Amino acid sequence: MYDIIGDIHGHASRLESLLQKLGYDHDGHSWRHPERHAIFLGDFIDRGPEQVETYELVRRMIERGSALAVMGNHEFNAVAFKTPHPDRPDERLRPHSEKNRQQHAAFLDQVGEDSDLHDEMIAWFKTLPLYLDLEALRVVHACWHHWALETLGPLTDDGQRLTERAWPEVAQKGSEAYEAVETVLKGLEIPLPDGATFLDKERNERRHIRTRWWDEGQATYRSIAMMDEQTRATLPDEEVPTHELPGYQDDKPVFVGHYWLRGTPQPMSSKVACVDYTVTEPLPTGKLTAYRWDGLQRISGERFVWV
Ligand SMILES: [Mn+2]
Repeated sequence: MYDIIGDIHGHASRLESLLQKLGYDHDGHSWRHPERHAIFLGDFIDRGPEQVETYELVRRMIERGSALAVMGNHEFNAVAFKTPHPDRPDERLRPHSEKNRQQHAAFLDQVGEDSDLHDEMIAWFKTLPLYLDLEALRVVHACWHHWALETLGPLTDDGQRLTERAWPEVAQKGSEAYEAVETVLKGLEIPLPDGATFLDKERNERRHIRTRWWDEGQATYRSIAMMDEQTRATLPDEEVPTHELPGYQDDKPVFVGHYWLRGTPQPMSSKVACVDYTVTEPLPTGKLTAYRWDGLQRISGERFVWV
């Protein structure tokens, strides 16, 4: 059985509290549970104060066979930020713009930019699979999307890891591979109809909305947008063409992180659970959250645990 654990963002002490609460023990080297395994949803780094400690804790559990993990968008960005562009050696796959550097500053500060530790962490991030399709459950950082996963098929190895050669292509804005990785690691975005727009928190005009991709039938732009209630109310209450939304009808439940949810953890649908409840804020707003999977296909609100 598995305990699926949401985005940690450098909050190692809080992760230790959660593992304790879930019945894991530290044996002097790493955390383990006599009967259960942890699955980490990615986003181990950026923002928080103990990013190296988080990396070490998670890596040790995986190497001991106590845990599995998938890649988050923050690990993806960290690799692209460090990797030289194959055709333009002075540039990196993710440009070193002020904005990109700012988003990654706490990490670079704690790890030491271009240190041996930095190299070691980047090499390890590359070993993380983009998703896990286990016998009875699925795990992905943001969105289970058949088109995106198929598109990534030729770019990944048997362990669903991006191959060394795939990195320049998946980091290339506008390529299908880039769109596919964005969907899997950041969620599904769709265009609003007829040139409709909305203003985001920074007052930027936006033409695409991030969706509740698991919703089915009778979905309108207003009902499937993931954003605050006030902004959502400004969107067209018009039905979304069914080809725009994948929905999720498969038997296996899917676990995701990524969405910075607030409030009491609860299922997204009977088949989809999000366990990211904004660890970067203290309780009661922010929670490091896990789902104690019991082997059932149906997600239950009673299986969430948080600290
Ligand atoms: Mn994320």
